[in-house]
Amino acid sequence: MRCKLCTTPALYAPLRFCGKHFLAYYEKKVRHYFESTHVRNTKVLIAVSGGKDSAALADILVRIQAEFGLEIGLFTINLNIPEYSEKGLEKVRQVAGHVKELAKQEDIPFIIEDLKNYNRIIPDFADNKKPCGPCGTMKRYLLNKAAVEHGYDYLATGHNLDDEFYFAMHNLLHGNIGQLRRSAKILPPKPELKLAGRLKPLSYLTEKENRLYCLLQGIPHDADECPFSVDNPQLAFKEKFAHLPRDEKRNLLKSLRELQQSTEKTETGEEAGQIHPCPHCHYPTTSNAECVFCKIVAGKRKN
Ligand code: Q46
Ligand code: ZN
Ligand code: ZN
Repeated sequence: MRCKLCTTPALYAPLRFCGKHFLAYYEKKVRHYFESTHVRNTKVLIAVSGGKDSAALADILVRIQAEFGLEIGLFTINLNIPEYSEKGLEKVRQVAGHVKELAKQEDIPFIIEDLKNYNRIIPDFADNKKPCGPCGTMKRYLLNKAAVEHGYDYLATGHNLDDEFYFAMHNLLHGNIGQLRRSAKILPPKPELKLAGRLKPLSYLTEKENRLYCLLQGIPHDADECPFSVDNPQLAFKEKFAHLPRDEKRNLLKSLRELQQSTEKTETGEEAGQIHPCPHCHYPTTSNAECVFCKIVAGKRKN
């Protein structure tokens, strides 16, 4: 099979592209994200885990940063999961090295947060149940906190089309309308609430496409899964829908986002009323009392 744009053999069958045209397609998608969201001349903190998605994100944002006036920094969290976190951190350091070399810029900030600073590490939550609940809460909280404290307007994550498709379907099937709203491709910063904006520049690119991008660009990344991800319902779901064409996944997401935009006014009003500062740490929460992060750190919530 030949590439649909030249005579070179295609190496990515779903879109029939050779390596060169796949890279051009990938970059075009990410550039389109910034053009359509009008995000320019701003500070963006990139959440990097060492995995393929965030490694690809860091690389592509460096390549387009001058064009869109982005000032980028890298951020990671040491979850202290034996072996997995050490290997992951090593990969994140390699990604940071790759990014600095690519940007020809040694002074790109690289921030590492450690859960030990909060006296709670992920294996503490692994007694009976899976620690993914508190892990997700702590990661979301610390990502936002790092962006706010270090003066970044936005936080960019490597969520891909398969992640977004899973979240959309999961929330539709469970009637989680509030969560569905957060699937917007961009959430603006709300500094008065200590809430950094959210960017998901890879949300129309699949897992496979991010992996291929890393391989073609020689970006270091970790292929290992967290040991707690075994039996993860998200992985089982993704496998179940692996056969679904990428364009159908994309169409579902696009339709939802269009619906969301048409009701944006009402939602923003409702959402703003629901969020208030935690009385303890002053970061935003939808809870009436202290936020879930503060409860976890105080040992009031284990799982
Ligand atoms: S939530 Fe769960 Fe992940 Fe945290 S404990 Fe591991 S699998 S790392 S994306
Ligand atoms: Zn080609
Ligand atoms: Zn709090």
